Amino acid sequence: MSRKKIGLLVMAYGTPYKKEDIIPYYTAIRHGRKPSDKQIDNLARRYEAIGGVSPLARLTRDQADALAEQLNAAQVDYEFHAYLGLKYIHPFIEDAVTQMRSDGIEQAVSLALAPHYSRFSVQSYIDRAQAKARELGGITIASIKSWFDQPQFIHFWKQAVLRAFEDISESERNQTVVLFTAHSLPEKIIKNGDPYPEQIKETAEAIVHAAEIKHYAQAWQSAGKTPDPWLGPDVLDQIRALHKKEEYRHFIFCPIGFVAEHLEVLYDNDQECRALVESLGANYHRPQMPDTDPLFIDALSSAVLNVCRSHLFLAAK
Ligand code: FEC
Repeated sequence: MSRKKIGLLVMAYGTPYKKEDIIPYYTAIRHGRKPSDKQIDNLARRYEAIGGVSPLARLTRDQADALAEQLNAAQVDYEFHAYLGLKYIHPFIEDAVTQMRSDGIEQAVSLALAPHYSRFSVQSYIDRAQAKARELGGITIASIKSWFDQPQFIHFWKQAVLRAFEDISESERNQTVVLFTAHSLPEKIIKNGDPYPEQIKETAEAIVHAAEIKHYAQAWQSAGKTPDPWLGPDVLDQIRALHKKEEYRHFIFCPIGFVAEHLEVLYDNDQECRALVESLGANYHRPQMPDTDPLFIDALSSAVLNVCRSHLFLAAK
C-alpha cells in the first residue's frame, strides 16, 4: 500500500543570504517601510560582527530536512515532503504553499520554527499559509500553533543546562543563575490576552523543575527600538539587577524563545550580554542551541505526528 503523501510546511523567520539582501529583508520586517541609513548600517555592522552572514539559512534548511527524515523513519502511514516557507525572504511562505499545490499535495501540516504562540508572531505565519491555501484551493493545511510543551524540548534544555553547569566548579555552582530569555514583543499583546508570556514562563519553569535549578530568572531580549513599551525586564537590565542583588559569579543564558544559533543569539547574547556580564566580573555561559539536536528534532516530529493523528486522520475518514 502506498503511503499517503503529506506536505510538511516548515515556516521560519529567514535571514539575508548575502549583504545585498539586508535592505529588502529589513524592509520586509518593517512591513514595507524602508529603514533609515543609520538603521541599515547598524544591522549590517551586527551581521559583520558575527562573521558577515548568519548561519540561520543553513540551520533552518538542516532542521527541515532532519525533521522530514525523522518523520518518514518514525511511522508508515504518511510520506512527508518538506517545503521551506520563510517570513521575510525567499522562499516565502506563499511560494512554498504554491509549490506544494503544484506538486499535487492535498493535505499538509505547517509548523513554525518558534516554540511559543503569539498572535503577533506565529499567527502571522499561519495566516499567510492559510490565505495562500484558500486562494489556490485544493489543499488543506493543519497548522500547529505551539509546541513548547513537547517533553523532548524540555529535555533538550534540561541536558543543555546541566552540561553548562559541568563547566562550573562545584564550589561556584551555588553562585550561578540561569537566565531564560525570549524575544520581547510590544507590551500591548498582554492586553489582548496573548498566551506568549505565559507559555515562556511555563517553559522556563518546566526546565527549572527538570534540571533542579536553584537560582533562575527570566528576561526579554532584542526589543524593537520604538516609542511604545515592550515586554520587560530587558535582559541587560536584568543582568545588572541580579548582579547587584546576589553578586552571582556565573550567568547561564538560555534563549528558549529561539531554536537556532543566529544573529539574536550570536550577537545580542554572545556579544552584548557577555560584554556586560564580564564587565561585572562574572562569567558568561550559553549552552548549545537546539539546531539539529536529535532530541529537538524528536520534539518537532512528535508535534507533527500529534496533529496528523488528530486533525488529518479524522479529516480523512
Ligand atoms: O538573521 C538572523 O540570524 C536573525 C533572524 C531573526 C530571527 C528573529 C526572531 C524573532 N523576531 C521577533 C520579533 C521581531 C520584532 C521586530 C524584529 C526585528 C528584527 C530585525 C532583524 C530580526 N528581527 Fe526579529 N528576528 C530576526 C531578525 N523582530 C534583523 C530588525 C533589526 C533589529 O531590530 O534587530 C521589530 C520589527 C519592527 O521594527 O517593527 C517585533 C520574534 C522572533 C522569534 C519568533 C520567530 O522566530 O518568529 C518574536 C530568528
